[in-house]
Amino acid sequence: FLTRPSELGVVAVDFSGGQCKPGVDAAPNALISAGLLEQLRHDLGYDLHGDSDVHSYNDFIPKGVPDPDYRGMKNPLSVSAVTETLSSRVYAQAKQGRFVLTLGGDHSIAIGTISGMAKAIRERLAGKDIAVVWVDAHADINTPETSDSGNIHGMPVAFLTGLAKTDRKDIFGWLHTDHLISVNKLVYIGLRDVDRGEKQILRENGIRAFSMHDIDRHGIGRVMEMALAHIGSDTPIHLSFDVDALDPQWAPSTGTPVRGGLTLREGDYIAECVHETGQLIAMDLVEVNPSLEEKGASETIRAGCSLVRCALGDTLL
Ligand code: HAR
Ligand code: MN
Ligand code: MN
Ligand code: MN
Repeated sequence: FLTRPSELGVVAVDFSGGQCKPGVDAAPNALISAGLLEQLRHDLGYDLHGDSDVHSYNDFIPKGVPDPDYRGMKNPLSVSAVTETLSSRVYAQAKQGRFVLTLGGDHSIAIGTISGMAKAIRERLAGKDIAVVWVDAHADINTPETSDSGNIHGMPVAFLTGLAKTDRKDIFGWLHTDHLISVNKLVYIGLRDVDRGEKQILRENGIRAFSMHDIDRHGIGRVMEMALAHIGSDTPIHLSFDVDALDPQWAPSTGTPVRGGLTLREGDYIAECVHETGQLIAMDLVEVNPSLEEKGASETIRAGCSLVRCALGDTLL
């Protein structure tokens, strides 16, 4: 599905407006300073394009206008404007046949990355849908109405599947059908903190989800077989990896840590398996917040770098 498999479009999104804790906007710089891009270039042989340092996505937040809550959503104009710009940048990289690696930022940015990939692949491959593997402690599928927090990083999947919509052009009204994904091509892995309303949405839409319970029961090997079988071998895959899928033991520096998560090896294994399919076209790494848990920051950054390397084809032998 990639016409230039060794070419990487890097998108660094220093944005934190999808939730309330400052610091997650510093993650792209922290990951790059830790040597991530150099490792991809030098050890894995990628040809890098896009943002070699961090472009300020905060420049796209509308200035001098208030950004009041809308249907309970916090910072709706800002998140919409940033993700709209991001969507077109990801689209531009993907149109050139490159793998797109996005370093977040909070998980609201997936509204931009996945919509941009969905549109580019539809245009490049005669209307083909993409699949999404969403690795997370959370389902991030609240609608504005089911969300208790109003934080948009808990809602991206609802907007991307069309389950949530607004009639405001400036609040995600820029999302068109060619930006959207099907609930049938979405697979969750690692869930353990899902809101009541989200459970109902998952059930009503028959969305395939592997919780930590499923991983305990079957093991990560069998879960990956089932997850990838659900997607099928003819569909390009976008991997959206929230670092809080990992247990806080390995990734403490994140805004909403939840105990009982994946080991670092299980996380890496997920990334390795998705890489091995040859279907992977894009990855997001989100929710690394180096300003939380001072001592855990470097460990969390190291875990993030490892997940990205695995998804891009690093092997143990
Ligand atoms: N479900 C909660 C909400 O909607 C918590 C969302 C979570 N945080 C994340 N996203 N890090 O995965 O507010
Ligand atoms: Mn090139
Ligand atoms: Mn998330
Ligand atoms: Mn999460």
